Amino acid sequence: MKMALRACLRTKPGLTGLLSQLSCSGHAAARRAPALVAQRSSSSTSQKIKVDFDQSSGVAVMHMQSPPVNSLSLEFLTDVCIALEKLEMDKSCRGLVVTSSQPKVFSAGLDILDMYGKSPEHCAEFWKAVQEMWLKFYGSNMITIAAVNGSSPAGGCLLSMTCDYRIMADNPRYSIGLNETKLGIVAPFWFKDTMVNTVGHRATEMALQLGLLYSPAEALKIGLVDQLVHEDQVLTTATETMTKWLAIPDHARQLTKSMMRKPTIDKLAANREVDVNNFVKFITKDSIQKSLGMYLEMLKRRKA
Ligand code: CO8
Repeated sequence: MKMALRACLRTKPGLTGLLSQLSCSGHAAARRAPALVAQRSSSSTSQKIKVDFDQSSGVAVMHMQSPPVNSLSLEFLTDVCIALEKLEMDKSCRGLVVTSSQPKVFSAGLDILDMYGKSPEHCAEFWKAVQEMWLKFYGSNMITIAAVNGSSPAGGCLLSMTCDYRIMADNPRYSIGLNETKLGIVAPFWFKDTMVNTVGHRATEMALQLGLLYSPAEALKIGLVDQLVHEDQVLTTATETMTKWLAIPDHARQLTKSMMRKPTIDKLAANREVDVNNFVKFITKDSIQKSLGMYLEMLKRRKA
């Protein structure tokens, strides 16, 4: 069932198809329609994702609840993509807040166990799911806000960067950034492009080479997050911020988003297979597997 859904998800159009979609005015009007529908809210849950959708505001909140650290495993990525796709297809859903139900962690990034000691076939399937998540979020027609209520390294940082706005908990114990080089691995070009689009070339060059994880204050300074608030206020601030974004006509905002992101999206969309092959070749190398093994050991030692 999930396999079939995975295949189906890969064929759905994203923000890149927006221009043609908008020429069919019905679709645009539906998205633009203000929240005049009856007050209604719904909740849907997979084991790892809970989505609360308030139809009166047109805003959904996606709670990531994959213990212990919301690491992005193949299964979790698939659930996230399915949930996102459902919201994307629901014309009454205009905004999405992504947050974590896990204490202290937004997302620990890609699940290292999906890249360590696995067959090339598994690694390929995993990487396709990572690509899919990025394409869906970065190309979403919805307003997306990341309510970063905990640490967000590597793939967690990538997920937050795909959103239109990032609000982070102002707790110096939390960190965010693309720390891949610290694991002995290399962030692929589309991770890099997303960061360049967010904080600029120079900051990205430093961040990627050094595998920097930033405190919330540092992240705000370089523009990696847009706002810091007290830990208790992250979700409410996200909802308030959403109201401002919802005031902009959808068609104008979506076209602008598409104009800004399309070249980056097209670059991966045109090279998915090559990117998968590169990933598999790289990640299955003995030396890279050794680095990942050492990193996992370090995580365990740190805990002890
Ligand atoms: N994958 C799998 N397991 C993980 C991960 C992860 N990313 N992160 C943590 N875990 C595990 C830990 O090993 C630990 O397992 P166990 O209970 O069995 O010992 C458990 O989760 C809990 O972890 P902690 O005790 O460390 O939890 P804390 O709350 O103290 O800390 C952190 C949370 C800050 C998130 C911390 O766990 C951490 O720093 N984790 C590592 C994060 C990281 O470095 N992620 C990078 C993943 S790679 C990636 O996202 C992009 C790869 C791009 C690939 C490009 C290749 C070409």
